Amino acid sequence: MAATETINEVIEVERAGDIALIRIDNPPVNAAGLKVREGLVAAIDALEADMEVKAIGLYAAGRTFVAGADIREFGKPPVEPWLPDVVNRIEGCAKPVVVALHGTALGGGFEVALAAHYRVGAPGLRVGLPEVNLGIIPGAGGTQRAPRLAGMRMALDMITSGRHVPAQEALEAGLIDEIREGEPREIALAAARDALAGRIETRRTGQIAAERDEAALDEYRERMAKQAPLLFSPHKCVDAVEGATMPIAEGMAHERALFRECQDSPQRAGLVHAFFAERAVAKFPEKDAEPRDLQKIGVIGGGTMGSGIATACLLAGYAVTLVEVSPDALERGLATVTKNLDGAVKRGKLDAAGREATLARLDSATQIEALGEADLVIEAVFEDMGVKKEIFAKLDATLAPGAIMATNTSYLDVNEIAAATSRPEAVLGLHFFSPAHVMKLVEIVVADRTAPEAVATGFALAKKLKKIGVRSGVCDGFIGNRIMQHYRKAADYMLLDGAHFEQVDRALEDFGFAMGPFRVSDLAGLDIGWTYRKRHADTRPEEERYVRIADRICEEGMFGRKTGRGFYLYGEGESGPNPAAEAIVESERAAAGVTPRSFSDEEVVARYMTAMITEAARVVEEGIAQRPIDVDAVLLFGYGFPRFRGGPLHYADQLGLAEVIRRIETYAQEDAHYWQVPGLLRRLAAEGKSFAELNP
Ligand code: T1G
Repeated sequence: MAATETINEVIEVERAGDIALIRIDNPPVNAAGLKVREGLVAAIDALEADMEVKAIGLYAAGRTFVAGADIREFGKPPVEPWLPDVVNRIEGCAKPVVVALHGTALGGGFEVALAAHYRVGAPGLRVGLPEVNLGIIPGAGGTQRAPRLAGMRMALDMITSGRHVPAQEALEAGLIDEIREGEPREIALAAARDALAGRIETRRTGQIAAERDEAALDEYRERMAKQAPLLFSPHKCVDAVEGATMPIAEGMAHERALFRECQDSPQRAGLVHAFFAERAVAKFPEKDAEPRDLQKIGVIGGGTMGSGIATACLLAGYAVTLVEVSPDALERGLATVTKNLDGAVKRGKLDAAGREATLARLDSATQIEALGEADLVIEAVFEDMGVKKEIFAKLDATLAPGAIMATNTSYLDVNEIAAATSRPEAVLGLHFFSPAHVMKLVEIVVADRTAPEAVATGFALAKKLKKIGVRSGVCDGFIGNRIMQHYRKAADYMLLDGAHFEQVDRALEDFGFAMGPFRVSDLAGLDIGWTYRKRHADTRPEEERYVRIADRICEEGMFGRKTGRGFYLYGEGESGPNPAAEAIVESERAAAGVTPRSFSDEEVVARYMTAMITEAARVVEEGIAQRPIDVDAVLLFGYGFPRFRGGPLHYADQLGLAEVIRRIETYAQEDAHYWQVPGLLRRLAAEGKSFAELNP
């Protein structure tokens, strides 16, 4: 008769004759926190001592096997038993231990599995050692046991990429022993019976000898040097795997030492912060409201933005109607969508049949009235308040009650747009980033009267599009562009004062940004910033130092990449600085009476980051962003901020807020208008607090 015994809150043991089953039940993802570790050791100890038990099956409840160590415990003093000891206890068990894996067996979860004596995967299983994404290496034997089972090359591939390996591939590589249909409990029970009956062969991974693969080690060292020169842990992954030829105990000691180095690295803290940022943004005040069920989406505007949004919606399975004013413009918009889909086919994201099926869901019109059945409409025409108001008034007259109206404006006042309708509660901003079918971020802009259901629908849409939605209040530029406008000026000031734009770009790229600010401007089109600055010329404070360099480059018809010339030259072969832009810089310095001085790379980064932190703090202070972590998410997922640095406000915490204030006050001696300490920053510093404490 089966009897169940509770070991602790998360571990249960069930006896079925001479088989015992250990069940892990620690929702949502069965992370191997302290209770799981304690419970596993206690269960193995008890079952090993129990004369009636001949074989042990291990499995997990819920949607997945163990998804890793508990990331929330990182950075806190580790409490015994540590996972490496737990894993060794399982491998050392005198009785056969088989494990049934379902969902994802990741990190510490897969390390537990590697230590069991036989591994059965349910169909759909994915295994992986994704620690590198968190700035660490597998720390519970993964770097030692994976190569023993699958060879160094496969282990290096998995561990340096962190990728999830599908069941079939894991089987072929020897990482699991078998794939079986069934529920995890049934699989564990049947496999334990098989082990007992000698129908399957169990073995201890730690006793297998790994062969040194010199070629693979060299290749991955080289690859990591090229792919991840700024990162710490990918290189340690290779060093760790190299130790797998040693006896398991020595190999694990080698792994442990490298793991500790990674744990102490600020990159680990930054990457873990980014992991939580990606998830924290989904906790917004309106999250309990019922999102509207979306079937049909209208997109107004067939330019780069509108076509990209339409592509993203089509790829997520929606029926999309694209609206443009003229047949010609519509034709161009549809051609862009088709080109985007062809790109998806080329990247292997879509097959030919999928492309046809996707295009079949695309409809088009030259009249807004064609959108009568749309559940949601996203307006993405050029930035003109008059035009937008006209469109929203028409939408108001066209759409069914309950339909949602979104604007993709980057800067304009969503309250004013909403006021052009009789139902402001149905209006919000959905600010996508270009190219919209690729970029991860969507700012969900909540206006004064936006209904919770509309907000929830915006988030649900972002999720369906596999994007990261971040809630923003209304202000000029919302979270991201507002902060960008500010730190972009810091780069312009340095340029005017003597730094070369190429140096500024390189210094920031060396810091980890995907692209320096001047290269970004060239890519986006210098005319975009120019238009913005012209629109704001009247409201610019008189005390503000104004840098005319980019305007003058535009006046020469040089708009960046799209015209072949901007700050840099584009064309055949290498692109270098544009001598015409350099000449403009010099003449503007002369006109402003500036004696150019030199900047160290450190100073470039310090000024740029301090400016970013300053405006980010204001955005939090004013409630435009709910929490510092939302700002971090915006910069990480929309502005190429280096993931390993966690975001500007996480970085501010790492610098120390007193240091940030010291810098602002130093710079303020030359430009007191631009460099001002935000009240929130001063308050936090005075109370000895950090931005992290504002992230509940
Ligand atoms: N620890 C703590 N919480 C975790 C967690 C973990 N390992 N994984 C997920 N969560 C939380 C997550 O924050 C969210 O919480 C909820 O679970 C659902 O997650 C010694 C040191 C498993 C593929 O890196 O990749 O093992 O927001 O929204 O989309 O070598 O979670 O609801 O409050 O992501 O279905 C290695 C990380 C750890 C795996 C599921 N493991 N997790 O995706 O749900 S390091 C990982 C994932 C380690 C050892 C080392 C995904 C998932 P909340 P979710 P999902």
